[in-house]
Amino acid sequence: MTIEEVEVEVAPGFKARVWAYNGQVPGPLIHVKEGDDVEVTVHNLTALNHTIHWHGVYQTNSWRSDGVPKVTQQAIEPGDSYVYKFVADKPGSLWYHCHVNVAEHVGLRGMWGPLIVDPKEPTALEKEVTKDVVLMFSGWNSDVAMEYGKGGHPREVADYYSINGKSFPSSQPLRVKEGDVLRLRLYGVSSETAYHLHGHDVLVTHKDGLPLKSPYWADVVHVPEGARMDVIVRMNNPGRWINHDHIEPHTTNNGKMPGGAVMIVEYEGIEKDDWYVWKDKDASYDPDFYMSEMLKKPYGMHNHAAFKGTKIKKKKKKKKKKD
Ligand SMILES: [Cu+2]
Repeated sequence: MTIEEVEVEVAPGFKARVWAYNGQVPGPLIHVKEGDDVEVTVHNLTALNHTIHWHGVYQTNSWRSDGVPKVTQQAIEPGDSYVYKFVADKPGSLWYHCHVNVAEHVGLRGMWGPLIVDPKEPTALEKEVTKDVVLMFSGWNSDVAMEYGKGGHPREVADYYSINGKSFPSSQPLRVKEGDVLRLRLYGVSSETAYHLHGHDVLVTHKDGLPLKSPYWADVVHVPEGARMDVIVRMNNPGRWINHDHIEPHTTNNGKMPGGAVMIVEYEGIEKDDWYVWKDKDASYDPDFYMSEMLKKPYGMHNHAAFKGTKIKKKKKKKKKKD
């Protein structure tokens, strides 16, 4: 895996400079099975120090792979590499992120991605799932987005919010058919979320990868920062339904509605009215924006071209600060 300096377009007219795992935000999906040996060699191609913390992994007998600078390792310096080696000892919706200057690197610069560990013994509910869906919620600050080394301060106010790195309308529809059983993996990456899907209740089954003894029904699910909530939804109500963060400012782009952490579930067979906001989305439709297709592929690390950033054109030399 590399770490690269690239620019990503989060919303129409809003770009951010990021340090991106394999040049993309979210970082590549790492999908393994409980008990697998995992080895990731990380090459830092940026001008600052970074690490990877594997959030949720117990790191039994491998604490040096926990990715915390000056605690478990020295941060990976520009041009250097580090090998992380561990057993996938905890199943569920895990993730990974940088642990250097986290408020900026994770909070504002896209240094995060999903680590999904399939359990050896799935629950009865998990076996029913027909479509596995990853939704990673994050915030952005347009005031500092184009300048590395800025932002990440206490009480900083974000002004853009996104799902899988894109704010509405740059996010994508989630296309389903009646009878589908969805598993939504809700990740509170750098923004808490009050997840709400219209027209359906959801069954909360897992918290932070751990199966709940008593799954419970809800129509708003709070996902704190860093946490993961897995919910099961039975697609039994054909139509077109908005999914949004119910923390209202999170549905804006720099204070303007509509925007933010919003997407639309489209049932197969529902006609697209002329006035439908996404009636022309077919041309740019990405069936893997929520990682459902790559989760069906063999275990391993999966990049996605649509998440890739673009090279930064450097005009003048910027002052560099090491953490
Ligand atoms: Cu970093």
